[in-house]
Amino acid sequence: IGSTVLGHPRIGPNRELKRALESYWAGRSDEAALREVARRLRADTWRGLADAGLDSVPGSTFSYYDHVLDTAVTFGAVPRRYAELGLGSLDTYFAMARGNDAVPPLEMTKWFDTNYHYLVPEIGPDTRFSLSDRTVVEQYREARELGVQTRPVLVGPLTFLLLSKPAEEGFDPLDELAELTDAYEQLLAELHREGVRWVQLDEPALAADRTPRELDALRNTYRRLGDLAERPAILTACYFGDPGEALGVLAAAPIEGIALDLVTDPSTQDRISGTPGLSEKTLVAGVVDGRNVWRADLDRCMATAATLLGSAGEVAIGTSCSLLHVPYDVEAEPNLDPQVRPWLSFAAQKVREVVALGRALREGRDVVDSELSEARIAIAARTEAERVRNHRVRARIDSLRPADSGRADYAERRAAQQESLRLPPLPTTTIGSFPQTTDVRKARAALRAGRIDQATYRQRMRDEVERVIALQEDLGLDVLVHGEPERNDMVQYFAEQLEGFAATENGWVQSYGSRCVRPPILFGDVWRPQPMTVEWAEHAQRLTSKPVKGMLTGPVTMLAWSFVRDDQPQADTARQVALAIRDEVRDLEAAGIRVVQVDEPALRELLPLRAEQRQAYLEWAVESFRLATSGVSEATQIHTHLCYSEFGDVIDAIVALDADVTSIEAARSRMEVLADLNAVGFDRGVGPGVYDIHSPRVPDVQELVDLLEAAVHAVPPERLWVNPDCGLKTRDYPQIEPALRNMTRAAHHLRA
Ligand code: THG
Ligand code: ZN
Repeated sequence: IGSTVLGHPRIGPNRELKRALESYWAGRSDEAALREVARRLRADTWRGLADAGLDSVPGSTFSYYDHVLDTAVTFGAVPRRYAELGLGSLDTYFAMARGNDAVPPLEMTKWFDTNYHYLVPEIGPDTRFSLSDRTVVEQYREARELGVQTRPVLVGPLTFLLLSKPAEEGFDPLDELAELTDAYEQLLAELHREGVRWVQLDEPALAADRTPRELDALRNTYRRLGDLAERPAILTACYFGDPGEALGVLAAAPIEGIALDLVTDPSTQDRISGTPGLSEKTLVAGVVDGRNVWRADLDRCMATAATLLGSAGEVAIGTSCSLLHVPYDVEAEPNLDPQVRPWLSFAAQKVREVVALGRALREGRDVVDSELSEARIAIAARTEAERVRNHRVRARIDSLRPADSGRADYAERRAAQQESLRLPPLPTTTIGSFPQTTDVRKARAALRAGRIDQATYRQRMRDEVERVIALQEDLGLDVLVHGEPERNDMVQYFAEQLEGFAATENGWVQSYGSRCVRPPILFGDVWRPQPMTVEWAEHAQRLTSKPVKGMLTGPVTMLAWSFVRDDQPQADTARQVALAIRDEVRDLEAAGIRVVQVDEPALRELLPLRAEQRQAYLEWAVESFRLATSGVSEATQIHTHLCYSEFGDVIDAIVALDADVTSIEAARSRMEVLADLNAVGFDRGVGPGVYDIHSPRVPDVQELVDLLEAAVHAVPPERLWVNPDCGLKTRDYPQIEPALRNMTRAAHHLRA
């Protein structure tokens, strides 16, 4: 294998796929046009990787929407409700991905602990696995015609079933593994006939805790696939963490290669020498971080690869995981902070790093001397930079005492807040952002294009705040928000104003389907040069006698949705971000803001894949939130907001946040989360979202009254808040006005 990457971005260097998809979905272009864009993107990627000098080029670098969905379609796991639509193959695929008038889409959820989201396959008694779609074979031929010998990549059978959900209760997808393996065998045989040399089966599920039964399933499946007489060599890729016991299982299986993530968890490297069976295999040493943006320390990568030489048949160089999770090219960032720029490596740069390391390993370090010394200089500059290690920030962290992360007793706070806020029972509020109107978007575009100046832009936003406040007064809401017209993405908004973060212009990373984010790059010690939101909150508060809620993003979410530094523990980084937010919370209080909401929608997202690492994460996550919110008097009411997720694992942490009021996106989980909170003794204010923002239907008053009555049974009325779910920003006023009006009416009715 020599040198390779496990996968590649596919949205297009200028998001060509996003545009082509959205144009096709809107009916502005036809299938042929979409297929042509896709074909060109594949060709450019394969040629680019081959020309860069990779010895083995991954084949399945493209997907119209999601690679898990692709695997489901390949093996015929198309639920009947989509097959019955009678659509062509591409439109059936998009019906599964996005739904249509007749059917809802498949469920979507996070791909392990990344910010990518995949579609959850549904497996039930009706599912008949078979090789149903030959795109993998066709794309191999397509690449070969371009002169590139590729290595087809599929989600491996075990991970595929572990990520699937049962189509009906009591059904276990894993019971279908033998049948699914038949279909993989069929595909391997066909790929062999085509002349495929290597195939890659991704098994990232091995980075999480696995039961003995699951490890047995792994053993059986790879024994079967390995024993197949006529097949390509099999490379099983383990990434996103240490495969644990699964490494021994794979090492004993009759397969030719294993790719390991040597970045995420240091214990993986130690595990290798003690694992029998590896000495006959190709080991792809994933030494270049596939999911973060830092330039690789090539000397260190070489040292790591060198330690493996005695343990494996062949040591190849690779990325820790697919490059799907990083942007395309640092060269596409002309305005990036010039000091930070040489420290970075996006997909194009990572490919070059892998190629250089592969050559160094095979031909000796001298042949890539200039690459090695260039990396050395950049790494040294990053290590020594004052912006990376700021002594004032560090001194402040060192001087923190435990009392800085705690507030007065809740009973005391509650009394002081009641006195200050004088809210009615069942107070009504919203989660923070109001619809971003065309006018707001146009003003932001005009500012960016230089057609209006800062002062004009700010005045437009101030006018918008005035409208939003007037609307909330009219609707009869109790705790108002300024509506956040001045913010694009909340994480980006704060990152732009904090020292220690850099922003990209073109650093798009696929989040799901055609949707992308541009995560900021957290490169150095974080501090806040000046207030970030105070002026907006103050402006809003001057317009009303009702309390206006200040709106901030919490430290965990800032980290979760950024590229974070790899040179210190996340806990340390989180503490610095927490101090910056703490300063902002205090400034808001000083400006007369009596309620401050610090959102942590991503609290559940960073939860480690392995249970044994979770406690340590939850401790720093909670501590950083408390540090951010404990700098104010007991009369200041701290709110937080959490988005929908499997709360079970983090329920104790939610209690430990010690927020006065917690709003939770709940329309999807009904009122279950209230019962869960009660079970662990949660005794603070809580606002379960009373209607689903994303549904275009306006809930009527009676329906909301019924819902709130149910909630009052789970939570005493003096603790219950009334709010919609998050996401008003993505709707428009004709939808949200009547819905919010009905919500306040329902609250008034129940109050009476
Ligand atoms: N902000 C950031 N990261 C996130 C989210 C966020 N990660 C997780 C989750 N939310 C991902 N959800 C989405 C939802 C919508 C979009 C992207 C991710 C989206 N993106 C626009 C697009 O691709 O057209 C681009 C938005 C822009 O211009 O910035 O719609 O909320 N940081
Ligand atoms: Zn939310």
